[in-house]
Amino acid sequence: MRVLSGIQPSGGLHIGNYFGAIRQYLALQHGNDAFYFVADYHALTSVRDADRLRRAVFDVLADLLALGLDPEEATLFVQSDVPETTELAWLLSSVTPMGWLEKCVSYKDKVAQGIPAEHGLFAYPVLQAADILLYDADVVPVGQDQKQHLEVTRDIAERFNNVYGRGEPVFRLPEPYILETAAVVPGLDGRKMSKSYENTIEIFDEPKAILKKCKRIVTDSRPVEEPKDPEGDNLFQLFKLFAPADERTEVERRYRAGGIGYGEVKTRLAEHIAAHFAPARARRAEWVAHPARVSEVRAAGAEQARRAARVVLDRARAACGVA
Ligand code: AQP
Repeated sequence: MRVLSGIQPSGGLHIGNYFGAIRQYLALQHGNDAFYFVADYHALTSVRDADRLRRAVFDVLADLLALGLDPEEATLFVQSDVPETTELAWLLSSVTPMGWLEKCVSYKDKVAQGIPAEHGLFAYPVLQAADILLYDADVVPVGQDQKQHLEVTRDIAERFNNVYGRGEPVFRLPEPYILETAAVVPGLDGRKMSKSYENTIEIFDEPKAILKKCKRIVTDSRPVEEPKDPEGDNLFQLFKLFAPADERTEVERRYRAGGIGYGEVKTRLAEHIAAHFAPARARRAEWVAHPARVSEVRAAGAEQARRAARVVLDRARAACGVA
């Protein structure tokens, strides 16, 4: 199976990114032909400082390597190292009806939050379609928030195939791979954990900062002795992701029976998060101390990715008559 997914260098990676996507990247890198990229073209819609963007690209590469992405198993590359992406985006743009982009919820949400509606943000799903179709991806591991964009990718691919395919499809239709248990990881305030909502717990936050953030997780005001509903509780949803099964059962039982306070759960959650990422934190320090090794991984990934991309771009160019 060809697996492909990307992550934006627009801020520190958070535990929503980890459970919604990165954990699946790590599982799928074994036994598949996996491509993972740092989406810096996409980040241009929100990061407006060149040095910050360069640093953030490096950081995400180091983060993914530290979390266990193995460049011997998967191709790790930076989106803009494959300029074929933007050429394909234009070919796809030419068959994409405006209405498909106008209905995209993530664009509408950002505009509603007052984020300026530039063309790049509006056309984001077309660039994302190019990212995916350029590698003949079968499977795309993502969080639930990307499901609609994946549908747009499939629609664009089908449309291009119908217009230019002459019986032979030009593009392969990708399937989203969304894990039900982590499709939407909630943030500190109960909304989707998201950089733009400033409600994240970052993977590489220091243990003290993690505890501070856990203490901010919004809950209702039921006292210790009162029974509580674990399913309706944002804090328990996060706790569930980290605690081992026996501890999860114990806490769940005490929620229902009464006798557990939110403060205790917050402290235990913070300890779990810090312990879970401690080995990755140590590996990250190693990568950061050796930036040339990160650059080597990046260069090798770019070469492999471009080789794969060229095949599909040539096919698309020939199909629509620009070659
Ligand atoms: N809260 C989440 N739950 C599950 N999955 C999530 N993802 C993001 N947040 C959650 C998944 O992480 C992958 C990479 O995300 P991205 O780099 O595209 O960033 P994003 O979705 O834009 O993340 P944010 O924090 O929500 O950024 P902003 O605020 O800038 O939009 C994707 O697969 C995504 O589904």
